[in-house]
Amino acid sequence: MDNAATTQKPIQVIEAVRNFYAHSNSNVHRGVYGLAEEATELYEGARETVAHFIGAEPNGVVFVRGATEAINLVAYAFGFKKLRRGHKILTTEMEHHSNLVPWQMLESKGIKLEFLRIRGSGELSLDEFQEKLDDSVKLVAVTQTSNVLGTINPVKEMAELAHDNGSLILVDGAQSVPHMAINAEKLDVDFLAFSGHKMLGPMGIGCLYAKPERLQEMDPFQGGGEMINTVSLRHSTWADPPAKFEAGTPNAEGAVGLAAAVEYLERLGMENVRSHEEKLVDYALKRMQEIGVEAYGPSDTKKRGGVVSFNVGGVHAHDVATILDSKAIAVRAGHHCAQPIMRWLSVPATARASFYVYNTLEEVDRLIAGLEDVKSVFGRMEVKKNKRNLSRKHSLPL
Ligand code: 7TS
Repeated sequence: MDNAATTQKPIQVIEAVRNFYAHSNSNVHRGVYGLAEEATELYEGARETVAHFIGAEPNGVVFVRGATEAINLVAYAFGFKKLRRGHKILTTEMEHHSNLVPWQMLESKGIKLEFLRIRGSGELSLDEFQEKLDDSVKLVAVTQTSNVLGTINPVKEMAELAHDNGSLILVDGAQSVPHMAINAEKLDVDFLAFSGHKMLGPMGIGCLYAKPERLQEMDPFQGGGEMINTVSLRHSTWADPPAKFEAGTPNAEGAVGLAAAVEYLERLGMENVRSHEEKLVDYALKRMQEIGVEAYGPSDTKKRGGVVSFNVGGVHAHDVATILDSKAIAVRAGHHCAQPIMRWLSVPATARASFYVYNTLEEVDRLIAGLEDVKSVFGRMEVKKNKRNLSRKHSLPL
């Protein structure tokens, strides 16, 4: 139940990676021999598969290491080139550090950050968004699904409002692309970042989707082989995107593995993935309420993804996770790389169950049974502690 961190890999994905190395291994975009052409076709075929999955054209899909690198690419290639002193980036209090720290790095250029507050049970307000969208906001950076609260944000509406204001919008899709049907072109976002390893694919591969005109206007992020058109000793010209942003030998086997993961998800159907997770979250929230465990985020499962963060009374989340681990239940505990959300919740940490396609209602029952054990272990400790305090109090010298 730690799928927001990374997912398990189906045998089809493992086989795709193995087969690439066993039968098709060569560097891509270089050789004229048969094997090199085969590797290149697999790599570019993977781009087409991933592009189709997110409703985009292949030339709008840049392969990167993951969501973090995708956002950093935009911060450097767009932020450093296009933004100037006094320009603003409007983001939110509910971002993963990956969609916050890269923008903080631009503050050294005099670029300001502005934040939408988290409200109610963990939502953003479109009214506040409209109020804060002024002329100086050149980029909006928002997560589609919060990795802590599970909130699904209205990014389509936000994209429309941003564009009406003349601002661009980057959507962090790390927790949404794996879990629901997404069409980047219909959402009309300028940038969409996501990671392969959170959607049954390998680690070290992910995507930056960008509108082709955005990729044209940005400078390269890294220089080196394959991202150039011509090179002389003092001057180079750039290859067309997406190659312009893929310097050096790419993670070809990762791309091939990601394509296998996408095909697996397409066979399941993203509508089915979404409704399966809704069922699990709905059930988990109900059961947690029954046993008095505090879960965070919106109560309406239609408004949230497959993530449930919670705390058990005064028990530290690490203790909760350790006891659950002793029952072979893997949940993450900590700040989940979203420390501003912990501050908003006024807690040092939460435990978090995050579901995916292979989790079952029976497993939720096991989680709940584990949480009841946590309560009884710590309930007993609480009683003992109280007794100790009581006896100490009585032995205090008067
Ligand atoms: N954005 C969001 C919303 C995320 O949840 C994560 C990873 C990232 C970006 C970064 O993804 P990466 O693949 O580049 O590392 N989130 C988590 C998590 O919730 N637990 O472990 C990693």
